[in-house]
Order: sequence, then structure tokens, then C-alpha cells
Amino acid sequence: MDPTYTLYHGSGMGSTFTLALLHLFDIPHVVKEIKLDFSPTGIAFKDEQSRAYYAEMKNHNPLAQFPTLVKHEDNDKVALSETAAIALCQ
Ligand SMILES: N[C@@H](CCC(=O)N[C@@H](CS)C(=O)NCC(=O)O)C(=O)O
Repeated sequence: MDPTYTLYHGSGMGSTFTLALLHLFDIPHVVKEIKLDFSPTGIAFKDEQSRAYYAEMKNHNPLAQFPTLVKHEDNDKVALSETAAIALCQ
């Protein structure tokens, strides 16, 4: 069975390159977009779905960084969060 991927993505964030790779190489994936509002006073979630995806992302990757790419393979889940490592792995 082919592995599938879930990408936690923030628009304009470091996950953009990973998203481009998934598209470029036509790799099946699911995108969970975390919509953020940036203001001088801080960062806020644009909606509740984004807040929920962020909590999910943090479960997979306590650093909660973009990108967080989760690879599902049978019953295993592996989270990758280094862009260079993601680019090198298949
Ligand atoms: N190791 C990562 C670092 C990515 C990174 O620093 N992403 C930033 C956004 S572009 C981030 O998630 N910052 C939020 C945080 O560190 O809490 C990579 O180079 O792929």
C-alpha cells in the first residue's frame, strides 16, 4: 500500500515548499491548512478549524513548526519537520 501524507500547512509559511514538492511529484496527500492572523500584538487563529488543526499538529510535532508532514504507513505514523529531510525522503 502506498504511504499517504498529511501536511499541516500555513499560508506563506515554511510548509509552502513541502506543499510544492507534493504537487510537483504528484504525491497523494491531504492538506490541513492552519489559517493565521498576524498582528503587532501577536498571532491568532482565523477560525476554530485552524485551532483544531494546530492542536493536532502539536500532537504529532511538539515543536509545532511548519512544515509538519505526517507519513501514514499501515498503522504507523511518522512526523517529519525538516524541509531538507522531507525533500530527500520519498
Ligand atoms: N526545521 C524547519 C524550521 C521551519 C521553521 O522554522 N518554520 C517556522 C515558520 S516558516 C515556524 O514554524 N515557526 C514557528 C515556531 O517555530 O514556533 C525547516 O527548516 O524546515
